[in-house]
Amino acid sequence: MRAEPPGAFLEVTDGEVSRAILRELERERNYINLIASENYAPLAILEAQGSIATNKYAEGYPSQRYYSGCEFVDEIESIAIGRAKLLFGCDHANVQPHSGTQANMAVYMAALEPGEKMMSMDLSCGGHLSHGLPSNFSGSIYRAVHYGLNPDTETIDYDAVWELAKEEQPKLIVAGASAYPRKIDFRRFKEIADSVGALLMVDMAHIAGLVAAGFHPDPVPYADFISSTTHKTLRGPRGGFILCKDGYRDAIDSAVFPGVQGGPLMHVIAAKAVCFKEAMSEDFRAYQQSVISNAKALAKKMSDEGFRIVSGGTDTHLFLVDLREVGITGREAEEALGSVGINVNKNNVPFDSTPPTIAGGIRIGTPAVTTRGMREEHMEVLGGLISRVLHNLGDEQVSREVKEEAEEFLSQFPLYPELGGVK
Ligand code: DSN
Repeated sequence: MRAEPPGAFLEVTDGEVSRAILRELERERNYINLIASENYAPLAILEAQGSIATNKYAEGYPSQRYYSGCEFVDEIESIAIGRAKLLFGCDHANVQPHSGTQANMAVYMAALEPGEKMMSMDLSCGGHLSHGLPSNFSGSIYRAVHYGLNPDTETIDYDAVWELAKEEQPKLIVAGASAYPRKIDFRRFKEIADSVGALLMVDMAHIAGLVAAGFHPDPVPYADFISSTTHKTLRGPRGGFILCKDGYRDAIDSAVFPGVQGGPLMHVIAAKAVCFKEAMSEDFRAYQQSVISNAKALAKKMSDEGFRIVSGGTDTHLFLVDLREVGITGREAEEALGSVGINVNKNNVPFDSTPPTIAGGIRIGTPAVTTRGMREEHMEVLGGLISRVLHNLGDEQVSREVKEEAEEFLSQFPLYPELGGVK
């Protein structure tokens, strides 16, 4: 149905924004993207997200709207809800949260009164700012206490979580993280929550694609609430959603609207529906398998190159490299790698006292490079390039060589070729 090449109307109306978007396309094409929370949405999803569904106000839920003319957006939202339920095998899905943080906000509103206590993973050990950071709404409205990691294994110490839960008696326990490379035992979290009479929320934003494909333990049988985003391993549009058991359906729906949001973004919900459909395919399952095998292969290569990998490796789409032993900071590594066309993000590693703006390590994830077609054998090359930069920080000759090699290497993996070249 596309009348013109992509961007044709925008170019005429607003050349400035058009050019910035085209430059962003070129940037995405020209960088090796190892940011664990990013991915490339398929063109069908971009089309749905850029569609006329953006025009419609639809406060409320399908068949119960505060606006007329909602029959087709009702269809869109009902398809998205039905697919989310089928994909994850859950009782109820709310696909309206604009983001993962807004999904979390709605779950807290449904589960807690202001001032009540939640217990979640410490940000410095891999948690998320919306899990109770004092400067975030979650830490100022609710009382947050945090569990950490076992200092020897750098993995969750479930007995310590249990001890803390008994001591603190939280009303809600949050499982899930932004920078944790190992599988999370949701059954164990449920046992802990039940033993202290707490509710269990799982934030599966990072691992949603792995869960959908069956490569990470499933939180659905155990969690009262599950929050997520759609744009990380799930490879959909930027947005959020919530899954819950039937008994919490009304509490979640009214917490999302009118609790924390007004009109839903119907164009994004259309794109979420497409994302859920794609996630049911065999291709998607194979993709998730490669995401994990690539992460394992890249972590092994980095370890062989002399870098310490937090917890000794990964079971998921990401891993953390502790750079403190090689005497460089996460910020220096992020900048040096960025300058040769490789994007990673600086990240604190467990028990790292470096300020987060500097950080003692980097987080590396494989969802985006796997979407571009890279497989295990390519991780050997990639790890070699990263290692040369990090072992020769400040050596301009090495940087120049690696930049050229990275460009040559990346040219085997075209991104969005259907969108053509930049004018
Ligand atoms: N900012 C995301 C991440 O990078 O993990 C989480 O919201």
